Amino acid sequence: MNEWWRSAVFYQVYPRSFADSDGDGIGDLRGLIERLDYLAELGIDVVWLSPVYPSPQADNGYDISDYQAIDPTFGTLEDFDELVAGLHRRGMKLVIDIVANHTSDQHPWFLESRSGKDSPKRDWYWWRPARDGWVAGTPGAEPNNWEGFFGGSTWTYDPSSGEYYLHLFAEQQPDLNWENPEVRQALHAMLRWWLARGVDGFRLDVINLVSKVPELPDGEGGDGFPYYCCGPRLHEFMAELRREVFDGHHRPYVLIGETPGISTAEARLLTDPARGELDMVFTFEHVSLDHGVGKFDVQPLAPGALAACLERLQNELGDAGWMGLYLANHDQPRSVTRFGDDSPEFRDASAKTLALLAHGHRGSPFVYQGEEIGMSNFPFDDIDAFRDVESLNHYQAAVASGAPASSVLAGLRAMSRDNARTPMQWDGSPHAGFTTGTPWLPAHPDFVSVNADEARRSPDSVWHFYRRLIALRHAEPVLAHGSFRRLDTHDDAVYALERVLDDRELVVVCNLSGAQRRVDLPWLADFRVLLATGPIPEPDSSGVVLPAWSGFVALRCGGSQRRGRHRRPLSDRERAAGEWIALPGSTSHVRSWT
Ligand code: ISL
Repeated sequence: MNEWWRSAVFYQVYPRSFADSDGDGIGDLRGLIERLDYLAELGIDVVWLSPVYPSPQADNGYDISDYQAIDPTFGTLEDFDELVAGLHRRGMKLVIDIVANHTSDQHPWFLESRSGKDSPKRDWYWWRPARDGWVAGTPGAEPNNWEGFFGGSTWTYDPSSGEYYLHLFAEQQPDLNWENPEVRQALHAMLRWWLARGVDGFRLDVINLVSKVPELPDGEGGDGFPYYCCGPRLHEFMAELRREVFDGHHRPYVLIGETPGISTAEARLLTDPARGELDMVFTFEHVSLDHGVGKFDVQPLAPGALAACLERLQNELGDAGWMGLYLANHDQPRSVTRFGDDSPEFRDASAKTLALLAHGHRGSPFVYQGEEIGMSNFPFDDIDAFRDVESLNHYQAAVASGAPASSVLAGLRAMSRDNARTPMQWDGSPHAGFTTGTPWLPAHPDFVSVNADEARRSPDSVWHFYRRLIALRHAEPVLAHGSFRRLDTHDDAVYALERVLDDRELVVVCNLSGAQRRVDLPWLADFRVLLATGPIPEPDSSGVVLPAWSGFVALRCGGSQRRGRHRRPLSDRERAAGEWIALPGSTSHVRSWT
């Protein structure tokens, strides 16, 4: 099996916010096409493109009304073909985002399904009568007590048929009924159509929710999760999908599952190559650590909590499982604000250290647009500034139930998905160079100094660190394929891990705090630093001093590379900048070393 994606670095493009070519304030495919050289320069292997299909945009395209076309807001199918060709020409691949758990309520399948109980597509969705003994359409009469991801009941009443339809997300996102084989066949045919158009794989949205316990029983306290997360037929559906879509298909592809709330045991089953289901999954535990009663009840992260969580995920996935490594995406706040420190003093240092943390693990790293220049959360101060359906629903419900508006706003400021969706900061021109019109969300005011142009000009920027980190993954197979083990540092703030492949032994050490730490790691004397977030650390025989928010990757020296023998002295520039040190024998693999 060609498992190219194991050493690939992915980059997520949220097209609404990436680059606008026509001045309507919304990003589009031509905008993306114009920026492909930027991605190639960074060393990206694969672009994951969030949905660009026709959609009423109730959930920014995650409500699809036609799976096999492009929304005019984003462009045309010809633009799409040009995107695929442009990526392939530069040696990159394209993964598209497929939302197959639900459609838009404007999808012809749903319009047909809701046309009446006799519709041939009635059973393509989950229709149910009111709860026994209740009058349909009255409060409490919903078929079960499940609460949706975006608040409120998961059921919407349809007066014309007197029945309810199920939607785990917004009411404009009715859930498809995967129990019906016609639904699955239609989805498989659609995926084959995109493969024929040249895409290299799929990111399957909330794919662990597609199999439900068909009786749809009440959940404890309204929590339906046990009945729709990794339901009874999930593995069967995934193996079937892989067979039906990819059997006989010869170009290498990748199949990625977005799997919120999944256990590591399930993640491992889904991605064990021997089972022929998915290639990798996104797990969610590390992005739930700061949730209190719901995600907007933000709790401070205990020192060491993030590292402990990542360690457990890696150990539990073991050799069989494979994960997408990420700290942010279009649903999460900006990682430098959430896990690092976005103050001027530590923004760059913490953004680099977090990059090292994510990319140092076993799995395929994902960079979320703007993360590579250290973009941070937006200073939201008014509910009218938000656009996201989840944020708006939450505000309305929380304030209606008596919560003070200011504290609800504080939760949104920290956690709203809109933090990830402000325009990509390209340069210092108006609206950060994202659009010549009025952007659908304003650019972060810091764009004057935090932008891609500036970052590319400055050799010590977060951007150049990402570029070197990505080059390192391409050059060192141990970073992609090596085993994982956490190393003891006796300090919660300092996370160290070891990766081993055959005779290559690599360590990643990160100080995840705003204070300098000295750690006792005598064995470091046998290692040689390949890449550091700042000045190259100089371990002595008892350990090393790590400045606040800093880290490095080092390789165990063998033979002539052993420290103190033929070690090449560092140049002043390397010492100051944390420059990559080319290793004898490995330079030929360095793709984007300049
Ligand atoms: O952001 C979340 C809610 O707080 C996540 O739980 C999110 O809803 C979940 O990860 C599923 O996300 C995916 O499906 C949603 C869509 O809104 C997200 O943008 C998408 O990534 C429904 O299609």
